[in-house]
Amino acid sequence: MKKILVTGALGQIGTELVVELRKIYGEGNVVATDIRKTEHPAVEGGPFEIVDVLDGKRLAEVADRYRVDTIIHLAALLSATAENDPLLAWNINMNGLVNALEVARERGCQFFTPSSIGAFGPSTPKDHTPQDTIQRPTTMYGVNKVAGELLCDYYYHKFGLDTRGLRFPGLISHTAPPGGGTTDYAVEIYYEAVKHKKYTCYIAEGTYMDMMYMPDAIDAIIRLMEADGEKLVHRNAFNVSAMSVEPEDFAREIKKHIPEFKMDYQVDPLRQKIAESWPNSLDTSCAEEEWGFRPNYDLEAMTKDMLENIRKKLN
Ligand code: AKB
Repeated sequence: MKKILVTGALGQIGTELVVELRKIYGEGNVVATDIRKTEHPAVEGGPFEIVDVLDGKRLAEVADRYRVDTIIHLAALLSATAENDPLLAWNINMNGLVNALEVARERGCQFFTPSSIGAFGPSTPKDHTPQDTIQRPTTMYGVNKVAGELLCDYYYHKFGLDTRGLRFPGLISHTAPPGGGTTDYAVEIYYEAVKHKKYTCYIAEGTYMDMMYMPDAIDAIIRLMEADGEKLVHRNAFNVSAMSVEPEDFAREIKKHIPEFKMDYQVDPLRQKIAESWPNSLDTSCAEEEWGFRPNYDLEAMTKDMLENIRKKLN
């Protein structure tokens, strides 16, 4: 049975991942850690420790106390926040990652950390973006993600550490809100549709980005971590996505359930510029071939589920 430590456990991915991992591997076998403690099932359902990923000694101490053999490193700043404070982003995103990799290396742990569509830039082919292609991002977040992909490859080749990772698109969930991302609009739109039947979108009409529903993202992490390592050619940065969508696509789908729904635009130049530097749609064939990636939710199924769950939550 795996013994897993998760950093950033109270973030958008962590809150759902910890709950799911505990169902599979047992409550006591998943140690949730974050820089702060709040009331949440990810805190209450099993071991929780306060850990700042910039404090490598503390991270090592917690890893030893629970004798973990797997580290899932999620603590990071997202794209828009990173662009507003690039040096803070460099510090947290890079030094946090090195600390987590070192703790994993010293203990021979299996290791996962997410990359992102942010690892691509304006010179990357925009449509059906290949797995292996030009990566010259123009954001600090993107620079961090490319460096992180390479660093994880390095730890695998140099030290034989079993590092694995996914390039996530915008992740949509009704459980935990994202914070400071460029794709956050795709979550906000559902909440605003249920609460106010209208939404002012900060991303311009016609801006395509990849998206995925959180249950598919969680499933992808677990599947990749369980996959036969011998079959993995691209260990650290698999393109994954379930849909390529523009804001109008969400609005059209929401209107099928809430006919009065209206959307207008007030474009945020910072996030629009970031969005325009990212791909329209990823080619996910390597993830499909090497470890069987297969998302279950398309825009229609996700919208139905999001609206149902948000209504339940707000009632
Ligand atoms: C962001 O918008 O920063 C993230 C991402 C795509 O990595 N959701």
